[in-house]
Amino acid sequence: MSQLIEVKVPDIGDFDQVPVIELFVKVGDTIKVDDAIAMLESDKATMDVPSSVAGVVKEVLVNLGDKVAEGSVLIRVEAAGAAAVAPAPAPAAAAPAPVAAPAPAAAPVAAAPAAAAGGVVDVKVPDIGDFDAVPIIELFVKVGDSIKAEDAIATLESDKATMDVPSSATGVVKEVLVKVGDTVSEGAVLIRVEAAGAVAAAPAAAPAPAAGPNVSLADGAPAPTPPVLVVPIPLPSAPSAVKLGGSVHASPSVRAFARELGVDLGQVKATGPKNRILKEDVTGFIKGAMSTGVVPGKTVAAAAVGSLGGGLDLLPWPKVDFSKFGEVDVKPLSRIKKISGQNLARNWAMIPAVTYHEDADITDLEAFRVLMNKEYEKSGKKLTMLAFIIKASVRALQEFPEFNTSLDGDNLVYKKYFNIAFAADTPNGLVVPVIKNADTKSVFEIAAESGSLAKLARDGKLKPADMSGACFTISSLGGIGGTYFAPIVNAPEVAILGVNKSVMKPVWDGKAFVPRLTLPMSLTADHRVIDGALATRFNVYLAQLLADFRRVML
Ligand code: CAO
Repeated sequence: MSQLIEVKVPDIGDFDQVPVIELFVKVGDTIKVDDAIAMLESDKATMDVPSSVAGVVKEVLVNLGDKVAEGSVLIRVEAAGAAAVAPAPAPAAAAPAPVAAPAPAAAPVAAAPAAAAGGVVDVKVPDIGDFDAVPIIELFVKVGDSIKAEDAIATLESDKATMDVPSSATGVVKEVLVKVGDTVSEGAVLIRVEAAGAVAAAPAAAPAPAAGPNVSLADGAPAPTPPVLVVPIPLPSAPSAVKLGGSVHASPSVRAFARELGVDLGQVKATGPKNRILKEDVTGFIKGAMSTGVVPGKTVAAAAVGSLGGGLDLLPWPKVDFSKFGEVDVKPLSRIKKISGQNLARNWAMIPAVTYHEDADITDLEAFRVLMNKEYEKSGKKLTMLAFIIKASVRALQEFPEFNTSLDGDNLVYKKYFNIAFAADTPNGLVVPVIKNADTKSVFEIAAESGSLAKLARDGKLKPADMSGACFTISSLGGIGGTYFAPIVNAPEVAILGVNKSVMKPVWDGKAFVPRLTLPMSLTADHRVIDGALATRFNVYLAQLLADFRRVML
């Protein structure tokens, strides 16, 4: 006689409300004991929930994205008969018998007490429950890397779970004692870190200012490091031959990265060991999809795949031993560069951006600026060309509201405030402070505020709030030179204006060539929102405002 048996989430240790990220069964499927039913993923671990019964799936009670905890019923199975039920038919016992997984330690990392005082610190594999001799499948650090507490060092993978091991220390990696393929257990030393001092145990909840959103030309970046949950992953059931993730092998961090980009990992060609998908594979997939010109918005990857019949078969990033060809010096990228690099890469790959050029005649405006600066010299006030450009941009955004928007799925969010970001070059990399409510400020006020924000930026003292909430970004290389360039849109904004150094150019006035001070402008816009005609109208209008600034008041 058949019976319906509930398959529940087993004891998953300290995890609670963990999202279901993959479902491997549907109503009507015939499953066996230990077949993977669903995959759950927390910030730091991915785990399969295997079935405790054999039979036919009669009901699926969860959807992708649902959050579940121990005891949540996932499916109901019509068992083929008492013999198929393992280990016991009673619903309470139907959940996979959890192995004796000790309650995970609250402190996820093997804290190194010496870290706070500096010195070399061993970073070890923390308590990983009942796991023993777990293979390292990815290593994220190498000697010389600067890392911070909670950065992922390595990914370990057992039959049933993949887990990232975070660092317990902040500092520079001095030794890497393991390699991919090694098997490790609790207490194994992975790396030695020369700790940077008391910062070693800094909680992720208090990121350095530069780590906040808008740190780079990529607004809306996710928080750099989510708070570590708990690393130890109890086995949901006794080990079995069920493959993690059904068909896709990837670490939690790679899965999170792919989700952020909307990439279906099932379409990505894996180049890692054991057919594992690496971060580079995801980036290569996106890049490949974009290079075909297939740009279907938020489902970019999936649609590209649909039209191509599969992910592009791009080569992995070349690994070259440069020292074979001559002397080299290896320096870690700055923190800002690492964060901004990822965001820039995403924006460059995902936004179908087009750059439109225009020249603005700023002869009169520059003469006015010089005159005003002389007049106000004693007051200490100074007008900059950047401040005029910001003010004129606000007026142009008011005239062309599509430029003051952000895409949110299939919706366009029109903003009624005018916060203008500007790129600031600093010794550690590019940051993007924001002048809030620039529409309510005078050109003098904007000049003063951009000056003080630029100073804070150079001193590394910008706070996350100083870099968030932008509507439109201006990147001024006017103090340096150049003619034109193609700035990258600072997502989720839809356009960015680049300006270079103004130069005197001969301009035909109908009778003769006259010298005019000309500002080269480069506007990059997201073509999903802004067509070429609109972008050009915006540019022409902005150039008119700068040519005759009285128009700003109209
Ligand atoms: N044409 C001609 N001269 C210009 C100019 C322009 N478009 N813009 C500025 N200048 C002049 C200024 O007038 C100033 O000269 P004075 O001191 O005689 O007035 C001089 O160049 C230096 O200006 P500045 O660039 O230091 O100051 P700013 O207010 O124009 O810009 C800031 C401030 C923060 C935008 C700038 O310092 C900066 O960091 N720019 C780089 C941005 C960047 O890297 N963008 C690239 C991003 S994409 O990789």
